[in-house]
Amino acid sequence: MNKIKVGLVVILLVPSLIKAQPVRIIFDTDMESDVDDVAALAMLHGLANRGDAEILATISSSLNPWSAPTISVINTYFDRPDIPIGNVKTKGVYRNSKYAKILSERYPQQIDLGEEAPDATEVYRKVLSEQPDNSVVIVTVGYLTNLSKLLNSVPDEISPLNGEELIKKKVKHYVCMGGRYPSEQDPGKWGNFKPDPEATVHVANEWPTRIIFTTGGVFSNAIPTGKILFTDRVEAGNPISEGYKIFLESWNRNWHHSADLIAVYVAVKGHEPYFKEIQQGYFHIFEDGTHVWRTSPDRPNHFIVPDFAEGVDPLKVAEDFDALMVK
Ligand SMILES: [Ca+2]
Repeated sequence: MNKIKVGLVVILLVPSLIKAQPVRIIFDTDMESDVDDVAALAMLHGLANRGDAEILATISSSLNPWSAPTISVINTYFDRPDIPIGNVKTKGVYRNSKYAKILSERYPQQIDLGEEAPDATEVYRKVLSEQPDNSVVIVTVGYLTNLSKLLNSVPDEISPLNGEELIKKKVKHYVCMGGRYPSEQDPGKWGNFKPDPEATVHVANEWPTRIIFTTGGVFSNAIPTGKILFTDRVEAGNPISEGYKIFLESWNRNWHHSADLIAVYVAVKGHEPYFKEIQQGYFHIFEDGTHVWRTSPDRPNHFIVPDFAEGVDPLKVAEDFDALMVK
């Protein structure tokens, strides 16, 4: 082969040989009140198993003492017991959980109780400071308390940068599961924004990178996930399956909405091919946590994922999500 031909072969082969680097993810959850957090973290492990994600840290935004241990149960089940876990300290939201105490006590985990876990702000600062610049994707599927505290954090022995500088330097973008769309007529009261509205307003207004908001409601209800957890595809002693069975028992059904799963998917894979993204506008958050997407003024760092891309079958998305949450 002459040099030109060799060059051509190399050019043609190289793209197929380059595997995209796994996306570096920090996952921040209110692992207590709803159960989709359980499947969302399982799905994140599924994406890590496929080489699409690297899980840098898993963090609880809840003062419920069994939230962080339940995170640890899931990390341990997926053979990643050493992923750093942080927990919100002092001022934070506490909500009850149907499943967290049971899973924490029944399955192997490394935390015991949430108060034993390190401070979330310290975990964020340490993990971010160790990463390459502009490389980390943060995804919150719970309250924004930890990110508000991170923004307010001051230089310390971990990093000479304050919180805002550290985020600017290390975070590529932030995916936030919260709120509903459209909400212009009836400002959305639901979701992760209401329990700590002060933190939500602070983060939405001051966050220095791109924020991609993903939404719940009709959109996430259209993706019925978890059915696989009720079948014999699941081995005995699967905590994800048990969490779903405990939570859904009183609902008398074998599926749940996919709000937090959509956020994880978008964080790792982007909105394509399944979802639509709107770039024009901004998410206006009121003091009480209600919110509307306004088309003007345009805030260049606010994006929203409100619906499916054209022609997408939500049941196909559900199948894909389900396959990711089992080993
Ligand atoms: Ca959640």
